[in-house]
Amino acid sequence: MAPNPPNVRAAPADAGRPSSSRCYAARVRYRGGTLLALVGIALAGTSAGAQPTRPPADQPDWRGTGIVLKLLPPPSDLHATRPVIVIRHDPIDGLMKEEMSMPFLAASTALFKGLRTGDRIAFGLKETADALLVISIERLGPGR
Ligand SMILES: [Cu+2]
Repeated sequence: MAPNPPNVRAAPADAGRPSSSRCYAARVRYRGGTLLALVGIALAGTSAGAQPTRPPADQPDWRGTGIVLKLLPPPSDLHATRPVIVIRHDPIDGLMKEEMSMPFLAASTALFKGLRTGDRIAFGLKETADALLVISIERLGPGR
């Protein structure tokens, strides 16, 4: 087994994010806890890649917009201990090409404050060791 130190790859920033994993997560439709597990697996596979141009810890890796479908403080059907937000998101530049409805883990339940189902939001996503995490949410207005 050849060791694979994270810093030796000379590759474009996106090389560590195989499109196959992203597409896989993207194809999966919202089916409760199973989806979170699948997304987690896909991310575990990609987070090993070097990301030399990664933003600082408090900055999102991606920014998206969408409509809040569900706000699920823990415990919920989707996660026992962590907050989950289900978003019908627009295409996310550099991450997911298609609009879709999917759950994301949220960094804190405090992000849900003032939000309601149907709100249109802008949000920041951060790829962490164990999850693609929503780290910021800005309410843009009622979605309908
Ligand atoms: Cu998605």
